[in-house]
Amino acid sequence: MHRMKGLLERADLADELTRLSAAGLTTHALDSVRLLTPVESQEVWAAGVTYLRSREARMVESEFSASAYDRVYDAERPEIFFKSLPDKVVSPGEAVGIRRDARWNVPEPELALAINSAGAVVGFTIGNDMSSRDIEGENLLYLPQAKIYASSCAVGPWIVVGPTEDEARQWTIQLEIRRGAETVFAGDTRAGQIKRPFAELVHYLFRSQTFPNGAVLLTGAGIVPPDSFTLEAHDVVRITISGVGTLENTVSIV
Ligand code: DO4
Ligand code: MG
Repeated sequence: MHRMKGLLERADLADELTRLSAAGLTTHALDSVRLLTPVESQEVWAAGVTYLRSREARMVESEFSASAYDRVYDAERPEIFFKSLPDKVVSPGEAVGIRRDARWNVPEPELALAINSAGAVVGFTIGNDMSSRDIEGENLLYLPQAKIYASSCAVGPWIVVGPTEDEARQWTIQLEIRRGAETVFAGDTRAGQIKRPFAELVHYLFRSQTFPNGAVLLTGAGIVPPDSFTLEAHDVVRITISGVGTLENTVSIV
């Protein structure tokens, strides 16, 4: 059953959702249900080095790859990479993974675009592009291993329909990492710091590529914990985007 695909394709989606919410359907309190990721049959892709902060962090992490990150920030073609098959996306409340063969693991809190098969941005959600920075930093050719492994991508808690890009760019993105009772990292940025227009990122995603079920595109990370920080099993990662909500996941070793 692919209900999201049908919804993403509707030209009148916002009106349809308003109509449905006024139609007297059964409702459930949010805290009485377990939310699944809003990704059903959509591949998840991700843009990289879209914030100055990301460019800086990658250049520090790897002398070997520094010039590649430096160049791609200003290049006409953005960095875009495959992130997750739909079936592998982690839902809110489930555990995201850190690789057992990596020493330096971080979450990447990212505004995510929900896109239909025609390449129109239909809504916004939150993505966590979990990454192993030591593997990525050792050699750029290891990027797929640093980025694409079991439970490396969480998306949710839902898709917000209606806001324009200008409105979304006003939103703040916050990352909080808790270890037991302690907050071990907190940081924030604004979606307005994303260097490229969303349409440009989507344009490159759809170049010589088709997405019959639509796609989700993570727009890059603008919050990077200090280089001394690495995630541990049982940490809790909370990503809040002001216009969307909060995506919370625990961390486990995979
Ligand atoms: O090439 C490195 C990955 C960049 C990335 O995922 C980001 O900037 O968010
Ligand atoms: Mg990223």
